[in-house]
Amino acid sequence: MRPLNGRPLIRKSATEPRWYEITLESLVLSRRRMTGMLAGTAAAAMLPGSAAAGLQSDDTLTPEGLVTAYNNFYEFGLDKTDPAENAHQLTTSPWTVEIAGEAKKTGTFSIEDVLKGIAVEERIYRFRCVEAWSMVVPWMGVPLAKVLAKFEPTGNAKYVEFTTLKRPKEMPGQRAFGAGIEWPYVEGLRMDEAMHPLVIMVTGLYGKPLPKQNGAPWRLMVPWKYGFKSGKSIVKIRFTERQPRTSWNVLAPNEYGFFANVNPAVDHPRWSQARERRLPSTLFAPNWRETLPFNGYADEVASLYSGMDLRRFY
Ligand SMILES: Nc1nc2c(c(=O)[nH]1)N[C@H]1C(S)=C(S)[C@@H](COP(=O)(O)O)O[C@H]1N2
Ligand SMILES: [Mo]
Repeated sequence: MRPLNGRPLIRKSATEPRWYEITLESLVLSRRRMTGMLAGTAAAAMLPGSAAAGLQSDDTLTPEGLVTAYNNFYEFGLDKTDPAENAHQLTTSPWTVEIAGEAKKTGTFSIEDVLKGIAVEERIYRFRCVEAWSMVVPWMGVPLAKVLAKFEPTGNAKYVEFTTLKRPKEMPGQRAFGAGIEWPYVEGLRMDEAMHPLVIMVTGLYGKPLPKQNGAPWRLMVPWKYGFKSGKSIVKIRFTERQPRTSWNVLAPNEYGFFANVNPAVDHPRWSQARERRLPSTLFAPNWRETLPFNGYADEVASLYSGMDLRRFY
């Protein structure tokens, strides 16, 4: 078990501790290690991996009530409280997923069929919005790589495109004027990014089915990228040879790149990305933190971008 360094937190059997037990235990252990109490002892060898990678010793879980009340989901409105207020209008069952493009198996499948046979895992990831707030959330989901492999992508599949539901009748934000986004919301990853083991399709959080405001019945989760890459309520996955157009990049290409890797050294044109407000964050206790390269997952993913100028490819 190495839950606090950005590696997957997986409960392998019922006898293993649940995530909250692991978290508390590991927080205590890594804190002790940071203060040198266990340095050089045999016990140090048994500690979770480097406390510097992924989650940090002072990371704590963002309360469930905040994770489900402070959201970006423009299909339901522009305010942070709109999704929680409006998402109940969304019908998430039945839910079909269209698989298209460069793969041997394409067509329309029920989400149950898409997920069948893939074990759901619990993982604690930090998650950072481009608006400079962040959270630590116990997500539940399936590795995207396992989902994609089912459809046998061909050698021409260089990118994966993810499309959100477009259903204005149930999504008031799609009827309103204001976001500027072209519906449906589209995001994409390079194939090697999509196949990285840190990437999951989320189906739950805090041990419960995924709330609609967080992207039910399933949503993407790419922990080293800004939040907008992690599209919600996905209805279509398309394998492509060319880099897909993505909603935010089309809307403001100088502000939102295709890669969108969390990078404290590259400011957004209108604000700094060097720091983030870790939720809960209030006016009097804003809880500012330094933002880490790749959101703290550099050890795991930096090699995907070797040789790339990350200032140009933001
Ligand atoms: N379909 C869709 N997916 C989306 C968005 C959206 O507006 N529509 N917002 C993105 C942004 S900007 C963020 S920060 C995260 C927020 O996820 P959360 O509400 O679960 O924290 O969802 C992302 N996925
Ligand atoms: Mo975001």
